[in-house]
Amino acid sequence: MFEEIYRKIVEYDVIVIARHIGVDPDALCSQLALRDSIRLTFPEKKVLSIGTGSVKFTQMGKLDKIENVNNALLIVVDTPDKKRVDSVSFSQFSYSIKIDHHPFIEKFCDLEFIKDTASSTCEILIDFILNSKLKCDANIAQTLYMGMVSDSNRFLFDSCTSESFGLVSRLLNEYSFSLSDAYQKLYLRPINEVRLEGYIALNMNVTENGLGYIKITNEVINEFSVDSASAGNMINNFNFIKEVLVWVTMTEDLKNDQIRISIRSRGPEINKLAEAYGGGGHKMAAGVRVKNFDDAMKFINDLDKLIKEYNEIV
Ligand SMILES: [Mn+2]
Repeated sequence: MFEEIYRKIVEYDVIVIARHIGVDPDALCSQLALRDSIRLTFPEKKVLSIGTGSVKFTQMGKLDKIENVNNALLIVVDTPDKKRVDSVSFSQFSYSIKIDHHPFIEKFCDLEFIKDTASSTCEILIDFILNSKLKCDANIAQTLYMGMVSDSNRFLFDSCTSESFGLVSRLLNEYSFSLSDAYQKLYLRPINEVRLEGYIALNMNVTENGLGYIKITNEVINEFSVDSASAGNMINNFNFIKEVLVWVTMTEDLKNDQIRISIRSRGPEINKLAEAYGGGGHKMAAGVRVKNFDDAMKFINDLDKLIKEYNEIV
């Protein structure tokens, strides 16, 4: 199917690359690396990567402004369902392609490449770019590597396979980029965030079933001078706690009048419950948005029951 995707890229002069709302490094790096690779290969084509950015990720590269386009190709990366595609009106496009590693939810593009065993969308793109006529350079290679490192949580997840490491090996071999520079771009953070992390560690509730959860209210967000997106992203720092099998942050997002729930697990699969609440994600890493903390606590109670059932079986 890579060949088919490549042919479509060749065919169109204008290409727009989009991804999911609530930008994260894999989604962002996917769209930036694919754009830069197409631009490098076909300098005459107009290629735009669009969507709402975040100041947190500006060091990874710059997004483009949304423009009205005609007879253009749309490529959606890292997004399993149509409602979560950021800033795209589908009717503008003549043809659409999806490239994703999330479990399948719905078909919304003409051509869909889904590999849910891949660690990240960037991993799929490394495979695609290295095995097609698309060009790459050290910068593009570093961007792809950053997305992969981020979505696999530094290769901690079982989603990393020998294939993943094989692709990284080829990428490093063919395009020497700086690893330490990549990690700085990904992990350098202000002291405020570290202090908030301390607050979460001190105040996390832990149930007897092994559910750790915390409300991060707007008051707390202001107290630590962080934004609600970076508060929500703290979730990945709380793995490997003996008493905590599943852990959740519930972050108040006043701007969008909602509570962003992030869930991680190293036991039961949690994405089905997330879907039942209108969210989604991977088996061990998912998210939900609800209206208020009351609804968030309903989710917490259901999740705690799910963990209890899991503990009874295991
Ligand atoms: Mn991803």
